[in-house]
Formats: sequence, C-alpha cells, structure tokens
Amino acid sequence: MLFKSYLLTLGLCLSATAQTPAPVTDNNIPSVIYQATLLDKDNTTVRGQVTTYGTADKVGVKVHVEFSGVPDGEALSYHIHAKPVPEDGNCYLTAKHLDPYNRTDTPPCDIKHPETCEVGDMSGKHSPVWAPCGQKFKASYTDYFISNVPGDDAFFGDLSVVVHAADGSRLNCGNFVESRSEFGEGVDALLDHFGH
Ligand SMILES: *[C@@H]1O[C@H](CO)[C@@H](O)[C@H](O)[C@H]1NC(C)=O
Ligand SMILES: *[C@@H]1O[C@H](CO)[C@@H](O)[C@H](O)[C@H]1NC(C)=O
Ligand SMILES: [Cu+2]
Repeated sequence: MLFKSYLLTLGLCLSATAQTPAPVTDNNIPSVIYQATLLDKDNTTVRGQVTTYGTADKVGVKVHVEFSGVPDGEALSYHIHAKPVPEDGNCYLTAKHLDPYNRTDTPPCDIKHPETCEVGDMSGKHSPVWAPCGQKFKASYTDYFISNVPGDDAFFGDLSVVVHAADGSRLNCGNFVESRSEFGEGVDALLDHFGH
C-alpha cells in the first residue's frame, strides 16, 4: 500500500485488475480520418457511420458515432471486427472482435476498466446504442486503445464495424475507408476552422 501511494504521489498510474491492460496508443496520425458507413440492407432499419479522427497530441483517436433506425426500446452493441466485410455484404464473415491481446469477450467488458476490454468492443467501452423513437443515437468520445497507424496491433483502418441486436445477431456492418482531412490536422483543425 505504501509503495502504491508513493507511486500515486509521483503521478504514476497503476491498474488494479488482473487482465493485462491494452496500451494507450500515443503515436496516432493527426491528419487521418477513417469512416465506416453501414450498408443498405433490406432486413434492418439501422444505418449510419462511425467516423474517427486523429488529434494533434496523437494520444488516442476521436470517434463520432451516428446511428439511425435503432429499433424502439432496444439497446444495440457495436464493435470493430477483425476482418473487413466481403463484397457480398455478409456481416457474419467479419470474424470476431478486434482483440490483438487475446482477451476474448468472456467475461464481459467492464465499462469502468476499458483498458481490460477487447480493443474492438466499442459499446462495451463507451456505452450501447439507444435512441428515443425516431431519433438518432449520437456519441462522441476519445478511444485510447485503437490505433490509426497501419501495422500497429490495434490498427482498425482496414477493418469493419458491426452493429448487433441484443441477441448478438448481426444487423448491419461497414468497412472503414480513409479520407485525409482537407484541413490537414484531423478534428482539432476542423474545430479551429469552424471557430470553436
Ligand atoms: C494472440 O493470438 C494470436 C493467434 O493465436 C497470436 O498470433 C498472437 O501472438 C497472440 N497475441 C498475444 C498478445 O498473445
Ligand atoms: C438479414 O439477411 C441476411 C441475408 O439474408 C441474413 O444473413 C441475416 O441473418 C439477416 N439479418 C437479420 C437480423 O434478420
Ligand atoms: Cu460485433
């Protein structure tokens, strides 16, 4: 205990859990944007995008999520999956979650300890998808464990997003594609441009 308090007074952080924590990504590319757009499918109303932005300090990746057509009264989950969606749009061919540290999805992600969750478990780390009837689900957050650097263990830019019903079935999915920011520096530059 003394040792731990000593470290804390030095401003260091210790994890209290047994699971090996995912490292914070601190070398992300500021100017890169990756966006995944859900497919047009005729057996689900769920549509939308997950857009990611590098930031000037390179620590973590900013994520903006907008999903419409969320079934009334349901809370959906969504993840980054380990393979892209193939040409035929089959969300079941995207393998499991992005999980470079082999944690698996058991036990479930604890939102209070996101560093111990599967890297791809976005709803586990940041809350599930819910919206009042007729409204969109919107969320913006920084994810400290995904990476927009090709070749990094936690790189997601060539992978997919899958949205699931409560029973785990796969409602919709889409692949990330890269778009360079026309303002050069990801979300910070965008916000500066619009005077925020
Ligand atoms: C996770 O499992 C894969 C496949 O078995 C293996 O190649 C990889 O080295 C493992 N990674 C870690 C961090 O244990
Ligand atoms: C939607 O249709 C596809 C292709 O027929 C099927 O694989 C999938 O299970 C369906 N999804 C739902 C939620 O019914
Ligand atoms: Cu999933």
